[in-house]
Amino acid sequence: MSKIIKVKARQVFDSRGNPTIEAEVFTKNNSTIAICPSGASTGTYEAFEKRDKNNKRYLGKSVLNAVNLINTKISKKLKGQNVHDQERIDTLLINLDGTRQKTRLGANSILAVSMAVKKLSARIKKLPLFKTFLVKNNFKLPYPLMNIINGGVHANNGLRIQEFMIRPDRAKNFSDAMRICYVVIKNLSKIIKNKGLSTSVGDEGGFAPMINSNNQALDLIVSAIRKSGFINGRDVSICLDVAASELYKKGKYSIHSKSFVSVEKSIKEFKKIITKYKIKSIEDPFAENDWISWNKFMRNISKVQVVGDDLYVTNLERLKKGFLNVSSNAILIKLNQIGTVSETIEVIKFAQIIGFKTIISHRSGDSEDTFIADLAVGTNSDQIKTGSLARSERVAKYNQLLRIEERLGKKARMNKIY
Ligand code: 2PG
Ligand code: MG
Repeated sequence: MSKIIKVKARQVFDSRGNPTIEAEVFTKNNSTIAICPSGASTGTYEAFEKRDKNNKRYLGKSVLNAVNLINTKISKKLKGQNVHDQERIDTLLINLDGTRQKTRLGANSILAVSMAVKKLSARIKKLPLFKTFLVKNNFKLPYPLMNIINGGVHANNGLRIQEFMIRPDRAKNFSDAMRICYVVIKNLSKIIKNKGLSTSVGDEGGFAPMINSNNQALDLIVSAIRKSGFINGRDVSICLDVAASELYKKGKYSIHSKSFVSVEKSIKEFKKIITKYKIKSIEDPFAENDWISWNKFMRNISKVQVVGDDLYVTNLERLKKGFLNVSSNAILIKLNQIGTVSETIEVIKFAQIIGFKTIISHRSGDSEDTFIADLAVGTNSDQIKTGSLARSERVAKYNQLLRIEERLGKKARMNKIY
């Protein structure tokens, strides 16, 4: 047993330059930090992110009250607890908050502490973090869902779809996966430059050229894949995050153009681009409450990974509903959507039991913390979505996965795509 002696938090900054929480947990001889990420296209059902709305000095974005709650209430509650008893600690935090969406303490305070406890426990046991989750051996590396063009609320270019990603489906191992993505990205950069467009990047490190049609973005990606010597839909496949809750109004969607059209028309358009561009994965094709359309979509398509993000918000109850409703066949996992490590693991476990693919994800506002890289391997999650090969907070996760792969040596395996 190693007793927690105190928890200390501070306000630091995330990759968008917004304030966020860093928590530090202490035992007698050790301490570890963890940083909470923050989303932009957040789902309504996500756990609550506590910010000082009335503090004008930080334009209402500071987290000083949340930091104070960690330094007082949370620290007091966890003092004397066994750092290795993650579930008990997470339950204490959940109960101390006592609300459904963690509105009292804020999921950002709770999660920063929960992750720091997990990391500290691993450090004291002298185990790499990835060995302390669900899997004990036969670890598998996730396929990267690498974001290469940013749109939606992550860029200001007018692209309707939020994330255009590539997945190196035939990569032999993780470093090979990275090499393939690297080559495609560098070729995409050249293609964009040759068109006289900007190669500046968006919040998740993908290019954010001033184009405004989805098809134009998709054409650029297809050219980059081809120029790299790969076959689209075989070696490398295109994957999307539509983030459709942002493109929804009164039963209609403006996904494929600026005008709002019916669900039937949207599905038709989706089917067109799936065939034309050999798209293999689509996240949030419909809004977070539109269960009927999700099911319609599932009945209309085949061999496409349909991923629920805002739909499930890493929440077990919503995942169960989606399973019964046949809403999707995969789930995006974000720790701060639910707020504790234990609840996140519970959702991953359930998703795997029902045969859903699990995809561990960053947030658009992220940090140098690489917790999710270890989480992906430690739960044998199929894929990881953590931005492009640009912006250190994104690259840090990929680098951590390269270290893990090296550490596993010959035993390292890739997960299966199908
Ligand atoms: C998403 C995420 C991460 P955000 O929608 O999947 O890419 O974006 O963190 O802004 O919710
Ligand atoms: Mg999403």
